[in-house]
Amino acid sequence: MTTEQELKSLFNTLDTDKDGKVSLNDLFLSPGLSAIISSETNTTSPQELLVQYDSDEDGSITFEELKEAVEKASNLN
Ligand SMILES: [Ca+2]
Ligand SMILES: [Ca+2]
Repeated sequence: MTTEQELKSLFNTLDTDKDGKVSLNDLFLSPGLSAIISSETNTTSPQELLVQYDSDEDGSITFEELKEAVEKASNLN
């Protein structure tokens, strides 16, 4: 189980340029970290992560989108 606080810290770590959203660029800047999020959300690549969890399709993942994605993944497990 992932708490909201853990998610926030994961999100902040992933958001390498600190603009408040995780873009493909952030994920490529931190390949090790994208591996962590991949294991949390059952995706295999940054591109797949973005496609699957960018629910409003603006090209970046907000904290709300990440939270929703992880909650969905947790419900499936
Ligand atoms: Ca960012
Ligand atoms: Ca988005």
